[in-house]
Amino acid sequence: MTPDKIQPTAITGGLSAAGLQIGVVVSRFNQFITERLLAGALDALERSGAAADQIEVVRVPGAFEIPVAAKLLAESRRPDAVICIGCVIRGDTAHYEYVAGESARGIQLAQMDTGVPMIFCVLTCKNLEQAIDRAGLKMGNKGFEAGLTAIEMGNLARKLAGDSAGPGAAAAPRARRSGSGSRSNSGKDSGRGGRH
Ligand code: INI
Repeated sequence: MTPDKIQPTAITGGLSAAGLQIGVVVSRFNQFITERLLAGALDALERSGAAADQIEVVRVPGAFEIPVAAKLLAESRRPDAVICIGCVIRGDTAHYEYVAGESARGIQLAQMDTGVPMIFCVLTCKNLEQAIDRAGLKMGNKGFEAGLTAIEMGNLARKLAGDSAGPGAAAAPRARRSGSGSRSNSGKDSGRGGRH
């Protein structure tokens, strides 16, 4: 007689954007590509039920600047997830290696420091054609994938922190959530005034 198989509890994040707050950091360098990735991400968020007031977009000069902006956004606004969008294309020098490597490393550090899931949507390509293929052509739109991943991870983070905890709950220590970065006042504090 074979023993019954155990049924472990599965904890997963759903794909509904209901109630989530999503931050997006997008770089202007290679804007032709990054704007298409941004459009893909927004499309995914909208199709998942997100409204404009659930999304904040922050723009930075290049991929190198994404990590600090993502970290500051996560700390001040306590979103459920941050989508990091950039495009690094190999040039003649080693500059590419530093920009791409530090962008990836910094984004990982930012999510580990803040506890806010950071979605890595920084293309690292040999040439423009590779980038175009990933920004809506042959390889789909990596921004769309990033949008769905943000929703899944935002919901998962909330679940792991306790369902009733509210936006940014996974990241915010209880004491801090009543401070200036809190959403406990439904985003009516001065910190959420302007759109970007
Ligand atoms: N920034 C990018 O986002 N992509 C690139 O391909 C790139 N290259 O190749 O130079 C790039 N450089 C700029 C960098 O991100 C910073 O903005 C700059 O070094 C100022 O800190």
